[in-house]
Amino acid sequence: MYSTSASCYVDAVGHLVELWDKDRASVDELIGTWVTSSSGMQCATFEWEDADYSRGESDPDVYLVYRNEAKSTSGRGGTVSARDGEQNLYPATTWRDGDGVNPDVYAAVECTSGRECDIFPNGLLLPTDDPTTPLAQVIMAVDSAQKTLQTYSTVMDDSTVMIEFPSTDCPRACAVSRTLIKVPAGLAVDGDRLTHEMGHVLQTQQFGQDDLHQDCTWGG
Ligand SMILES: [Ca+2]
Ligand SMILES: [Ca+2]
Ligand SMILES: [Ca+2]
Repeated sequence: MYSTSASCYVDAVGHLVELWDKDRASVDELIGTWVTSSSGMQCATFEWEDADYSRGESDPDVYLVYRNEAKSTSGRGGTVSARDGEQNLYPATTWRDGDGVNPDVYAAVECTSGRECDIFPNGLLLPTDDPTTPLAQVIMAVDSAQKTLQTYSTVMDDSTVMIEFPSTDCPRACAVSRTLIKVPAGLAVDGDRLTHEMGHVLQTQQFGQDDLHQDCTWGG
């Protein structure tokens, strides 16, 4: 959730979600990846019967995976993603296996072809409900950085900008290349910090170099 002031919030958009078909006796199939485009209930429409991933199954059993990544809602331009201080990607959140009681509570089982079906219609799917966790904070950082992609995706590189969090390399956050922002503990939830660093990323991408210092001499 991106905050424009203490009382004004903008819904998270541009986040990447995958839809998968759950199978008990074989490996699950990836149906596709979608970019969230608005608040509230959203629909994803996909081919089934004639798609390779159906593998002859009549009706899919659909669940979501959230990847901690975001793009412009147009789908154009770059992606923002997140890794921890050990340079490992934060794990994706899967709602495949339910709540420990009902393994299919977060899956649309036997989603009938040609009809709408709901995934957990009476609740919310959250990667975490604890805003103090590194995962929650880095998702907020990804969401803040997405706002820059939302505005400037048409002039930014088609590449992945990684947010490294928490980092001890720079105390007030820094953009160290065209594709890497480092954010110390405590600043991932600071929305203007992320958009500031994304501004540096835009600058370096425009100049085609990782250094923020430009040689503006004639022929330089
Ligand atoms: Ca299947
Ligand atoms: Ca299935
Ligand atoms: Ca099925």
